[in-house]
Amino acid sequence: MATERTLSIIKPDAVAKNAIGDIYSRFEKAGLRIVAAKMLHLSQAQAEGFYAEHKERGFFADLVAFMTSGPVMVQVLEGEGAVAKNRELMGATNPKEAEPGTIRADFATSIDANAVHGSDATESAAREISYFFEESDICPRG
Ligand code: RTP
Ligand code: MG
Repeated sequence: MATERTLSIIKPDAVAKNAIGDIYSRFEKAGLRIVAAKMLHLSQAQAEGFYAEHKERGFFADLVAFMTSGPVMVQVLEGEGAVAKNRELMGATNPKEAEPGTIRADFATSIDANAVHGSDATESAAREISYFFEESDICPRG
């Protein structure tokens, strides 16, 4: 499988729970390398732009309100099959459906406060990475 990059966000609920280190440890134990990272408090415009694909959905306003409610930790993960591997570590969007031992099963409290974001395909990963990072911000370690 090819080396890929994916965009991960530790959402405001998990940052507030002081769970950044625990979640980073799960990425690293699964063989994903953190090759760029920054903490941000997203503006309304940044959150709306990031989730633009969902702007017609009924949950969009709640999603943007939640994502701007506190700081987030944004990182680029690199590794073999990074997109799918990160989604596997995250678990299902709704924590009630997330497999035991996944990040969302362990840290999410609702479908809104669901702890993490991860790109869902290599194409969206490229777009999402460039939304937050310049290529020169990324330190490949492959
Ligand atoms: P994410 O983009 O945050 O990684 O989550 P995802 O791919 O698992 O889910 P997605 O369909 O992209 O939805 C983005 C976020 O919107 C919220 N959502 N709420 N109330 C609902 O039916 C609903 N559906 C989605 C979730 O917080 C989800 O993470
Ligand atoms: Mg998504």
